[in-house]
Amino acid sequence: MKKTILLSVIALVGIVIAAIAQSAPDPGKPDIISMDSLSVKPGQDFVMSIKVLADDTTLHGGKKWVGVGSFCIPIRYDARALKLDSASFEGTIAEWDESFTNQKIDTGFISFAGIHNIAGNDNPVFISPDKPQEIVRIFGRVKKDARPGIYTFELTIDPIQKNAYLGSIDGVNGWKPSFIPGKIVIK
Ligand SMILES: [Ca+2]
Repeated sequence: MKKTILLSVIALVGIVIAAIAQSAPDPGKPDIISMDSLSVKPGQDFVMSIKVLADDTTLHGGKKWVGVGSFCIPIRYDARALKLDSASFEGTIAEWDESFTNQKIDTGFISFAGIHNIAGNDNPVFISPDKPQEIVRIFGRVKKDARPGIYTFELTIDPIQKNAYLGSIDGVNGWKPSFIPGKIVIK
């Protein structure tokens, strides 16, 4: 399986184009980003999914584009208890233009972003109108000395692109999805 490496704070430099995203109404129904809830013991590995529900249609170049064409999902977590190793984009998202520069991601902050390659095939744009579909899979582990408790993955602010968004194919218009935090329950 092709595994793509993650990005961290510095990693977003290559996708500045999406930073121009302007706040726009969410086309269609409200979009949702949701994460898993997992029970993990100290020292054990986990795989955390980020899923997206999106039904959007936008216009670019006189053409209708179905689905999400750009996105930013900045996440913070408790690095005292959790260690992240890598992540992979799943499904059609693997065909997108992506920039990944920093493999050292164990910082308590991780941000995923991308913009669809307009020069490529017309429509591997992310679309999942009926149920949340996995967009990214995060591989990590609970530290051996982690204290029992509930540790959440929350949205945070990306230093370049600011707030989380899903957006149009050209990266110009972005809208704010609702968010269901990830949860690691350490017992
Ligand atoms: Ca929508």
